[in-house]
Amino acid sequence: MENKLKKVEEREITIAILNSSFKMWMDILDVDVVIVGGGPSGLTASKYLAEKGVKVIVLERHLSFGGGIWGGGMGFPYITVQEPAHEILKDFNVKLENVGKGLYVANSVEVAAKLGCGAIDAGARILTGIVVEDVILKENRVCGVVINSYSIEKAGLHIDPLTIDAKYVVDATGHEASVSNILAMKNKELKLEIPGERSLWAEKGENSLLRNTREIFPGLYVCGMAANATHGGYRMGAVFGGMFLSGKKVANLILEDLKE
Ligand code: 48F
Repeated sequence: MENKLKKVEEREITIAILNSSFKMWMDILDVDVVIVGGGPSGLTASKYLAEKGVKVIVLERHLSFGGGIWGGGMGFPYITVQEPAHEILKDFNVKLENVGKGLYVANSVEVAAKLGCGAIDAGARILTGIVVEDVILKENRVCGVVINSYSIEKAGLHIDPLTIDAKYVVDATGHEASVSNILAMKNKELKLEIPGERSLWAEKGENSLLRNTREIFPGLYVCGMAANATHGGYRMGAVFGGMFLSGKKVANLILEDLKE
């Protein structure tokens, strides 16, 4: 291989980036599923949807996906996952250590990286630096999201947003349940009560997650910690089995809906 890099003009770099971005944006203005939040539950859901041929995008406001995984427990870089949810991590090729009684440990940095890779390889597209600030609400149904650049929001600039149409929106925004809260707050006549999460009780929190993973309003599903936050469920700390199962469940529910 020749050691000398090809000559490139600045203008060519700009054109290449703008062309690819424009092509991508034009293709995602209308999708089957928008997942808001690139944490463990959202990334898991996106993989299982994408591998079935569903057109799915994940919108994450930060520049990196992974949400609350990276730092493990209080910065110690490991997370725990219980049977049978460890099978989901195997689908993402994550290495697991069995520490007994059905509990497994995984390196949090590896989990975050491999969830992202698994989702992308399955065909999901992850857009980072994009914040969902509202939903499109028509005839009593959520049918898309209202988006802005997170840096614009952070700078407090008064710049109008853009939109993406979707058959289904998934609130995977974690403890904040930000999409559900926005819907409830802005549309009082819907009488959506979002109680927020309760204090920590790992077992109860984990067990209620699957029950709370559901369509809470036509077109709007909740999964992950947002599912517990929308139902007053307990938080659970650095145990993630429920997050992965919840992501898989929401994917299966939407796959069923899309068949109809
Ligand atoms: O918080 P997060 O990791 O959600 P999760 O999938 O997992 C929860 C666990 O990480 C942990 C836990 C385990 O016991 O409780 O906390 O439920 O990821 C949510 C992601 O959503 C992004 C946020 O930056 C984070 O990466 N997010 C939140 N609101 C918005 C958003 C928004 N309005 N637009 C775009 N992204």
